[in-house]
Amino acid sequence: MLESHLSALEGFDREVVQAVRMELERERTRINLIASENYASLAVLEAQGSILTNKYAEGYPGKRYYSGCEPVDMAESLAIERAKELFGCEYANVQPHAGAQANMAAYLTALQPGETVLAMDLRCGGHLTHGSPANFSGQFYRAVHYGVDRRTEMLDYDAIAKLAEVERPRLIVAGASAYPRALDFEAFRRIADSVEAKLMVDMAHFGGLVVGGVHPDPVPHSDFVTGTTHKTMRGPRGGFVLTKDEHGAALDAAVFPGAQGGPLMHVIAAKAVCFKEAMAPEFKAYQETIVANARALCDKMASEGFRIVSGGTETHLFLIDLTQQQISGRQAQDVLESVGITANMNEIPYDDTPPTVTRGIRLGTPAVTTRGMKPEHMDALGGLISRALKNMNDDSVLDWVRAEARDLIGNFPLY
Ligand code: DSN
Repeated sequence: MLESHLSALEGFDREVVQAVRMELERERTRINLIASENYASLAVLEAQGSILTNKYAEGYPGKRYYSGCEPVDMAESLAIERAKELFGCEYANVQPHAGAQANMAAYLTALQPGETVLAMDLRCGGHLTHGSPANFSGQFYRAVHYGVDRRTEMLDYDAIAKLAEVERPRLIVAGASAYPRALDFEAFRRIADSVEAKLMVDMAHFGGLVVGGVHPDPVPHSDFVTGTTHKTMRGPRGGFVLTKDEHGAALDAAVFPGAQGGPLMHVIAAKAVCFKEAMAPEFKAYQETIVANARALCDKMASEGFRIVSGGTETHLFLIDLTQQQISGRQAQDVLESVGITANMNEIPYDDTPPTVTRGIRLGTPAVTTRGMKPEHMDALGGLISRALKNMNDDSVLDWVRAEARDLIGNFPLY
């Protein structure tokens, strides 16, 4: 909650109050281009900070293991019904604590341990939970990966089909956390059908774009769709899974007791608020502006001489390859942070550097769009990023960029 709502905490734990105050100041004064972050509304924050945090409610509405669950049943039923209406799906589970748990639940429903999952390579834009050896998904299942075409840096659906034919996966995963292009779910469905696999789409990043009609809709083509509520959806930290009625009971059992214990009822109530916000007409306009902003910022960076991975973007994010500039992603992240612009280093396709160094940065526009930025502001923003990256050792230029960045974001108040 904001500083004005911290009176009880203020009297008890000033150190934690200080951390909250510092974060509020940081969020207000810095330009956030982390593609997976956003600013939740006060309504979402109030629901998430509510006394629903006190209730244990293992099970599902009407089928709990503890008594006294009528109020939280109401909140969870609202979240489920709104998710179904919003995404046009038959069945929704809103209990996963985050996207990773949503993916775990879908795997538990669709796969037996040791079976094969075919998903996007982390180094080409996939996610840890898409079969990385460092993650449960790569340890409990046999994970094989498709990448992007080395020349176009885009998915090659014929190559994925051939790989599926050889590997015969039981589950194919579509979706990414650092891929700037729209996904072709009809093609993924055809590939899955050709090898009798199930199809899971991880729309953690682009779920909001789907609601806004600016990204293809995975629901009609998928057996499972996993998502998060805190990225483009602009709600509380959390995950959800959508599926067909035929998989509903198995999915519920996979979430609880399969992967989780008591659900976070305060977060589930905030998910209900998030889904209600996403039904408003303004949400569609917001998603359209996110994508328009990403295109405008991407075009500006290209015009400044930066190489854009795959040559552009169709989503809320894009990747810059910094090889020509002879700086690493980490150096770029650090210099941008020093001037008040927050972004993350990111591997580019077939990156040969460690993930703590990288050759690229990922820039996303959901958060700045929430603050009210429009495509006409992207020229100034891109100019500041470019000046900082091209003058990393010139303190006077960096001082100037820092002051300009603070002025720019000052025009878009937060909270
Ligand atoms: N950490 C998220 C991202 O930044 O894409 C994915 O889980």
